[in-house]
Amino acid sequence: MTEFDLVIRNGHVATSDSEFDGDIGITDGKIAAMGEGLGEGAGEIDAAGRLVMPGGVDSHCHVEQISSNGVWTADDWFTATRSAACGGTTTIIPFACQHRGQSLRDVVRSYHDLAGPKAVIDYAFHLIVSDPTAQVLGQELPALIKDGYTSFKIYLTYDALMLTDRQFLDVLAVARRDGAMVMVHAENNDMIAWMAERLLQAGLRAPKFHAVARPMLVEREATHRSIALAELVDVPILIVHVSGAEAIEQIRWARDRGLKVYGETCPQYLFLTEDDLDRPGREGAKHMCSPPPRDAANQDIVWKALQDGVFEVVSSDHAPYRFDDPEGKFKAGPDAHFKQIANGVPGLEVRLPLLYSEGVRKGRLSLKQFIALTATNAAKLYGLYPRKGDIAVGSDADIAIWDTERKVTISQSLLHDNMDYTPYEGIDVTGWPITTLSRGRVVWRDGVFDAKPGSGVFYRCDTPPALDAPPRPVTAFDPVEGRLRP
Ligand code: DUC
Ligand code: ZN
Ligand code: ZN
Repeated sequence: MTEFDLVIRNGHVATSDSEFDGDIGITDGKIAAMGEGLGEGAGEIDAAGRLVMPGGVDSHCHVEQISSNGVWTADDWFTATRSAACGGTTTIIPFACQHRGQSLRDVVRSYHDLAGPKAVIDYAFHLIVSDPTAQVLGQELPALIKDGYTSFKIYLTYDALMLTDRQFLDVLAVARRDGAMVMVHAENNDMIAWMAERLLQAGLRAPKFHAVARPMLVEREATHRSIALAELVDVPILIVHVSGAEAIEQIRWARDRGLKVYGETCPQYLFLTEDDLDRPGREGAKHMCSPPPRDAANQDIVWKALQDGVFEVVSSDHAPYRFDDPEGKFKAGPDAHFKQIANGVPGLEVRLPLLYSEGVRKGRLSLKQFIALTATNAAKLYGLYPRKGDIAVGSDADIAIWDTERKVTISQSLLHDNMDYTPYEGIDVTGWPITTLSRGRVVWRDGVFDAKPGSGVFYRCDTPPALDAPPRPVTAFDPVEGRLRP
């Protein structure tokens, strides 16, 4: 008679708050016991000499989503989740994206129809709110929050998606009243449009001008404005894909004021620079994303902010558009200018190895920081903890087993997404997840992926704990309650 369904034996186990040498017992997809010398499992994995960590939670990625320019991401729910699993990630939180005129409820339904039959690891959804009508604010959002969609992203740029400041305030008010986390794409739309118009008039069309049209102060301004709007409403926010010093300064400043302002950064701001957008021919397009990668000095500042705790999460912002494909980056034509090229880079599978190698192995981050930034904090921020994001008794057995000495030169040929390039091609890393378990199922082992489409399941998110913070009102009148404060 065996005691567990599966035992991971003799690994070096790292959880969110401790490390030990020993075993993990798994039953019914959950962690049933942890310690030394556990009883037998019906299955056993020998993890001697391996590092056993929580599977990653990638809380910012775009899957089977159509961009505002009408381009579909290259990955569907099967290839995206396969790629995530092969890179040690066991939960993703992509977006159900509302385009103007759409009911959010219908949008959510249609994303479930895409995800359900294909996902191979577990997932939740953020909502993208681009059309906050009275119906959306008054009925759909409150009902969806109750149903487990407790975070939404809003854009301050892109004509087709962006909200005015007033609409943003309306969304923040719903978030405070009903309990949701608002994620902000913080770039000033008019500054970008004004610069882009002049660049194009001057005949400057190449990918590198994408970065010229969106200098750091564009992000700084919108970050500061977002913080001020959230302060007025008295609700937490999270600034996504922070690219460098000036936005970091704003987040630091807000935190020093005691505001609940969280930050996310991504591998593109740690490993790419604006020079990558200036590669020969059209190659620069492979590195285009928004905000754009900055310079080496900004990269150092992003690393420093990771060490200092300014950032809560490192997400991939996987936004995959193929390079050599008429439906990809150049859907607008081979001569498309920088405003017409689809915007985004892939990164689901390499997020963890890149950060482990350059962060933990090079002594910039502790293992504890790595686990927090790549798994635990995201699960906590978005209401999935302790089901996801940690190795603990009672948590889902979402686990990545790493060969920390494995040397890999990143190449698209090794990856499992549906892309035809990776912007990280040729980067050498040490350390790679060799086995991934999703709720106790081995989905990736020794170079073999094995999971059935549809075996991943949807998770409803709880109210983000940050919403429980004590009030910090800045006006005598409470704009959410609609009355003077006592
Ligand atoms: N914002 C994202 O979050 N992802 C891709 C492109 C963008 O502008
Ligand atoms: Zn964005
Ligand atoms: Zn994104």
